[in-house]
Amino acid sequence: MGAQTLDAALQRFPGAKFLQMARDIALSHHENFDGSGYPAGLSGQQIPFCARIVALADVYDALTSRRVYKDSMTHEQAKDIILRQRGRHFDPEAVDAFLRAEEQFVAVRTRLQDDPASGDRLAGNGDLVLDQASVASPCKILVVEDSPLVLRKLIEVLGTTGQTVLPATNVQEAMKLFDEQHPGLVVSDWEMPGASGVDLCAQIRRLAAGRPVHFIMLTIRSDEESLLEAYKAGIDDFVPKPFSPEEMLARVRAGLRSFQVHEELARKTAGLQAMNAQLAAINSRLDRLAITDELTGLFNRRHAMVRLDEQSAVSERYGRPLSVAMLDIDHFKRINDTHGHDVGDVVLRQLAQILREQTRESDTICRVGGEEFLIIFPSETEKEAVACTERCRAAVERHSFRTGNVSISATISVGIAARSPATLNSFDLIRAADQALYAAKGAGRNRVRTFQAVQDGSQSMKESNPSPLRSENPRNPIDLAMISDRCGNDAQFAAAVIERFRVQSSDEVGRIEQAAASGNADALRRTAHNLKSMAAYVSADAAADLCKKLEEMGRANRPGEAMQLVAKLRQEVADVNAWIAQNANSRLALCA
Ligand code: GH3
Ligand code: MG
Repeated sequence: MGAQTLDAALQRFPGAKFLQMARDIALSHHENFDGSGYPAGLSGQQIPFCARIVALADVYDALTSRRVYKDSMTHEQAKDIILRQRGRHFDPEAVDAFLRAEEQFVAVRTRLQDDPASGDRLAGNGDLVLDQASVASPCKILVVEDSPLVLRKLIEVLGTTGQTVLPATNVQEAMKLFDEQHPGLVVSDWEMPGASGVDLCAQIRRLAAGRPVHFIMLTIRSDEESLLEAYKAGIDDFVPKPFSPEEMLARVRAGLRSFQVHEELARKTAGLQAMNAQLAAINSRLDRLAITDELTGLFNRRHAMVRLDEQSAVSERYGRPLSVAMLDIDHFKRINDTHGHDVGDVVLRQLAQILREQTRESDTICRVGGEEFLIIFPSETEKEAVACTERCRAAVERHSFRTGNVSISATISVGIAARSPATLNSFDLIRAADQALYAAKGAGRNRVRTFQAVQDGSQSMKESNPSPLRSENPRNPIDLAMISDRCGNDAQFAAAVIERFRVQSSDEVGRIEQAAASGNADALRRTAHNLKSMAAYVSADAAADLCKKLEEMGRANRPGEAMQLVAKLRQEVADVNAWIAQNANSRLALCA
């Protein structure tokens, strides 16, 4: 079960080496070096190294600890067994290492040693020795007898077990003591004035509700009918009256043994239940972690896509509206550059809080990129989504992002798209919102734009200016006509997009290179994604393609393979920038 749980955890966090090792240990520490172990019968080096080490440590612990069925061994006895199993049960190397670390083993054993005063120790004949020291949990004995003489004798005999004996002379007294003192064993006379021993047993069984209580009845009766009646009431054993002290003690010892076994079982069950509860808690924590963005506590990109697919299906089935907003902090790079990355992180966290406050419970807010957020508005129209994000935008503008002595202002730009026949799947919907976001940036930032408005604007532009500028040479690394088209024929926006690429692209390549060189897969994915969007806008398709591949390498946790592509990307970006510089005039024409 442990290995399965850890496997499930590993699927969520494939890179977590610690979980991998824990899984190997849970799965393989019962394998034997000579192949005679379980569950897979692995041998030698086939058994994970960590499991070979734990196999030895586990056995050492088991041998030197007390168990309900056995006494603890001394270090020398355990060592002797381990040495004899060298190369059979245990890896010879692990045994040699054990010998080298012997002193530490002894030290740990001494520190964690079971309290000898409470150990179950086996007597030479295999019986539990029932003096006080040998009983793991104390077990009080309730004695119920109306004859003072017999009662005194019983107290004397039962007292030799070392357990506390609680005397009672009738059922009423007995029940009171049972309720207050919780004895684990009862020795009771059958015939008593008032209620009988059988009545007492029935009452005790009701009150104990499953708690282990061993009930011994003293009786002069031996007819089958009476005994059956007593068994039905829950009596465990009978001792004939007058009793012999030896027989009484033998029966009581058996009863105490049964009490101990029950106690041990109850302890183990409680331990298992606690472990199950812990595992359930760990599982639900892992579930939460797998869908949470660590920095802001919002949902992450993966969950965003799942949620959006679900909501698209609901929207389609019930004909309900569905809107999304892509939201991006304006000039966030400047904040990072001026105040440092840590302050940038604070801004991201505070922004997340503002978004939580300004949206509804039913809306899903996700951080989908560095400073990019997606809000999914189920059952909301474009107009409602605009109203909500306008509220967010104004709240951000009003907010003073404070940390330490620093106080920063920031704004956001928002692009909204509503599900329509043209944007049926989640990908289209996000792309539409993305386009609206870029239009908001192009129109001066700190504003909300809808995809619908972008489309309407582009239509009227096309009508008033039917022949967009064409690039003269199809081999040019970027295509002005295409850029113009992508920017909704918004010349100013197109020029801004080109300028942004010219100024920032080389730095972005540098960041990608740094992420690849340091083996940071997540940073590689994010930085490649950033440049991919910029390149796609300026129709630098070769560069965008390379970024896409790099982004995939980051996602697949293979940053080591990226360096060669980064060199190509650097060249592509240099070509595009050279072309942009040479064709400044065409760019001006585009802006005109
Ligand atoms: P624009 O208004 O066009 O969006 O400009 P910008 O500066 O916000 O956009 P750009 O894409 O140039 O810069 C985004 C920056 O976000 C670059 C990157 O270093 C930063 N960033 C990405 N992820 C994180 C993060 O987790 N923490 C911090 N502090 N910064 C991040
Ligand atoms: Mg930004």
